[in-house]
Amino acid sequence: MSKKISLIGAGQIGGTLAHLIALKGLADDIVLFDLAVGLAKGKALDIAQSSGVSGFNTNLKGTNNYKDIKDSDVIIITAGVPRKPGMTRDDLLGTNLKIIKQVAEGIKSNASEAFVICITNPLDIIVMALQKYSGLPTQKVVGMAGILDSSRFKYFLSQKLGKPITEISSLVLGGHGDTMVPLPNHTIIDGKSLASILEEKKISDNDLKSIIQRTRKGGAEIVKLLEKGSAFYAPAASGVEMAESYLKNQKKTLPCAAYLNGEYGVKNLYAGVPVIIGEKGVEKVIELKLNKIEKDNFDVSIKAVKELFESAIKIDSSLSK
Ligand code: TXD
Repeated sequence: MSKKISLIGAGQIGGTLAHLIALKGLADDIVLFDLAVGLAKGKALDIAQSSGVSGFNTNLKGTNNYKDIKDSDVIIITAGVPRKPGMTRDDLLGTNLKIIKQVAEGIKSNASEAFVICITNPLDIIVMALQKYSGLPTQKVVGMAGILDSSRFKYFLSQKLGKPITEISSLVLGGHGDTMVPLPNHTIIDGKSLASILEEKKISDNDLKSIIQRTRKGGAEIVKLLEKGSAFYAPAASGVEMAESYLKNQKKTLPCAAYLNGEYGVKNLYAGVPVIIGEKGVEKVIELKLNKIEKDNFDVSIKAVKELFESAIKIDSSLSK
């Protein structure tokens, strides 16, 4: 059964997504959609022309016509504007909310059966608005952020401890913003809990605090260095992991912005939690046992997401329904 992935947004992340998906042979057909149709067509052609070197047989098409996303199995959305130095993710709300409404219409009319992964910032709000505007089932609409944030946290730990990142497992929960919640008590390094490594003084409490802070500011650090645009390699790799778990029914447990209907004491809101992604989409929300500090930090993060969603409702009151 041939697989089709459509990428709405052919910018930095969209182009990287297309290349990674082609290299992994994850789809038979990739559609790059962008208002800047030349960008979409140019990147599709350029990646297609690399197939003779990299040996993939994926069909790539660039377009600005939503009819071309028909029958997509997966849609990954990066349409929107990225941050400039000094901007917060929240500063993108007004512009990207308007864009996601257009994108939602395009998906609703042409590919309402797809599994939709949203990457556009401010992520938790945009993915919730996308689900409301599109009317797709909450199980089939999910946001990418936690995998990226967890990978940044693991990377900083691996650099500090001199351990391979592949030997580190961890999770970051909550909103994709400055209140995100890395979970030291759910972090295993080389088979040892982070708590025991702290006891062995291989890393100090202050080191850990700095790593958590650097994780929260991970996006801004790259925006400052790039001066134009924001991170795109790690975000794209994170989106591909979600798409692969769906297409191959891998049922991986991944930290994603998912719809909560009472889990973690939260109702009718998208936020970063561990979920199982399989052929049905978000198949289950995993409720971790959080200690008091983790739960308090998670609640602070949820409050920040709720407050930003209130700002979204002020822009478009239809989102309050
Ligand atoms: O972890 C995460 N979720 C974040 C998300 C990690 C990094 C970046 N994050 C956000 O992804 C970022 O703040 C932006 O909101 C999106 C996309 O970032 P990218 O770096 O790919 O931005 P680009 O290169 O500007 O690409 C955006 C493309 C660009 O080519 C526009 O022409 C296109 O979006 N665009 C549209 N396409 C379709 N339809 C509409 N309306 C539209 N408007 C802009």
